[in-house]
Amino acid sequence: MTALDGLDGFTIEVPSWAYGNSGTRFKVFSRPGVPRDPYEKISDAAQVHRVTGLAPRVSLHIPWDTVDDWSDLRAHAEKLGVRLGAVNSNLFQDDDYRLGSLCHPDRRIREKAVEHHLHCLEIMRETGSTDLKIWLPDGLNYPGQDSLRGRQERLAEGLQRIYAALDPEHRILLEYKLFEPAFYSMDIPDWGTSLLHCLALGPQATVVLDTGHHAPGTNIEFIVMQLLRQGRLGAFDFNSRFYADDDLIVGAADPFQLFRILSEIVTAGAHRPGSGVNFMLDQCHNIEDKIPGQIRSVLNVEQALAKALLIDQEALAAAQRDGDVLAANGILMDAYETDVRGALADRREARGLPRDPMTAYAASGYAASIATARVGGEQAGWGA
Ligand code: AFD
Ligand code: MN
Repeated sequence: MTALDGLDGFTIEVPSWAYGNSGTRFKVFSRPGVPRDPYEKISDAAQVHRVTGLAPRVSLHIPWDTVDDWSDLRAHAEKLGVRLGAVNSNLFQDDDYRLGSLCHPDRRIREKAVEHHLHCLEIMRETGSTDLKIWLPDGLNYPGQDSLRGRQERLAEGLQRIYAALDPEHRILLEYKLFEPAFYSMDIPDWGTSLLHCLALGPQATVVLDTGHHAPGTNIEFIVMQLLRQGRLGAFDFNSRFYADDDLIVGAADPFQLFRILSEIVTAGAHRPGSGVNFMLDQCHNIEDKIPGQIRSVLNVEQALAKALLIDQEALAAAQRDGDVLAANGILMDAYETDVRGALADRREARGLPRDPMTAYAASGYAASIATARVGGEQAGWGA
């Protein structure tokens, strides 16, 4: 038994939307070979799992990933060695939602938002998905625009309607975000608000922690610890940020923070299969190639977890008990400073995987093949 055996069974879920074109309000760059439909998105996602062995699930986004025959899409994924994961609802791209969706002052619009989630649950029954991810883009741009409290009451009512429709195996993953698209007050701006609504709903409601959704300098590992204590950390949306909600490759901005987050996960044993925590990515590769961007992200999470598994927990607990500040910090830093890349490459090779997934993907010729094959049609994008 070695520390890295803790990686056994650890899996990461990749988002279908990471393979489409994305950008900012200034420009969405198109790239050759970008998927034109959910089938091609899943084919791209399957390349990440093929070279890493870590990413067997693909999150869907509705309506972007809607197909006529869900069992056919499910079979397509499974033929490629992956399966359909969480279903993401979309409350941010319909003109009716200009003033909000589940929090909207008009009951007719709130009803439309509830119905959208009931539709997502129907899809989940066909895809075999168990997680319904709700990111609420609702909020206010100006003080006085609407009642902060009234919106919470409306939200609670709508969430209750959705929760009541869950099957026993379903979960709601309720995501928070500090700002954007609303700029004065989001209706679920922080982990506390998401947790309060989850606690009010019941045990099948849990919090999604998107690592890009906090104020600069937030101690995210503290939130991880707190949600784990409550048994309400349902999932991560891993990405990284320098300033806003940048959706960059996770670990790119602050690998030490990613290590500290995964250290709390390891301390609670939440990295193990069956922990109830879904380790998902939520990224938009605006300027970099998308499949390699996802491979890099998956490898960054694996590397941070490997380092967290190296922490000498017994020595750390003893140093903490003794109040030996420098020894305790040193034990944590020893793990973080360990170069685990060779050990991870050995582990991949022992499992029949390429030692260097990035090089293996580049050498596969897949990028050139899709650039040649995918001519015509309409490329998928952030919003298409
Ligand atoms: C955007 C939101 C949020 C959500 C994702 C998928 O900021 O992170 O999880 O879209 O809907 O990135
Ligand atoms: Mn997210």
